Amino acid sequence: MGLRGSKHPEAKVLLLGLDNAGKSTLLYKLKYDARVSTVATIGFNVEMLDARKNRKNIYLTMWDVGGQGMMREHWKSFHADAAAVVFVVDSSDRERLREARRELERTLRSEQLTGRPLILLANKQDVNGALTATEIADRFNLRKICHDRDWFAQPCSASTGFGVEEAFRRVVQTAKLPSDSGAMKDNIKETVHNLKAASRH
Ligand code: G3D
Ligand code: MG
Repeated sequence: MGLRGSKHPEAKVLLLGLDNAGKSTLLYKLKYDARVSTVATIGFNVEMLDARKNRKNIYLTMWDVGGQGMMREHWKSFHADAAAVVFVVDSSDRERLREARRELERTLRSEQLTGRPLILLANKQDVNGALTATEIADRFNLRKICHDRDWFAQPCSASTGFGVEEAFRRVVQTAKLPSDSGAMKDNIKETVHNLKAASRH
């Protein structure tokens, strides 16, 4: 049984990336099609989005975990049962590209994420001089580091909405759903519980 007692399957999607990449802006663009002013995420935001996959209604729970240094320690608490990883990159911030690549590599090494699809979002395409999605995929060597999983690099702008629908479609398409909703043991409460436990250490 899914969240809210629904019988629709739920798929947990992780929205990861460095701080300032645009994760929260993207999440609220998807949820409300609105431009909201974000403040640095301390902790996490979670939103449920309705989608259709294989002619079924599904819920995606999108987890936007704070990207700041301290919170990154806790990313692994969120990895269990993820159906897909969305990694958001600020395509206009060349200085932090290596840092972003390192974080992505670290994320993909997580055992719990083995074989989970990666959607890389080359965000902030509205900024002059932003690297293209292909350039970022090349610099991150995605073909190699994602040889054992499905991946896709999508250009977008969370501010203007460019590419955002397409990105969402890609996520729904590639997300690995649990075979039935009962298998989806994880839910928001359990994840929050794990996170709290992790942050006490
Ligand atoms: P985060 O959740 O990944 O940390 P935020 O990032 O969503 O909080 O966004 C960080 C800053 O980048 C915000 O600016 C936000 O408006 C901006 N931003 C997000 N997406 C885009 C985009 O596609 N294009 C542009 N130009 N800016 C974007 P502020 O100034 O509020 O800090
Ligand atoms: Mg945020």
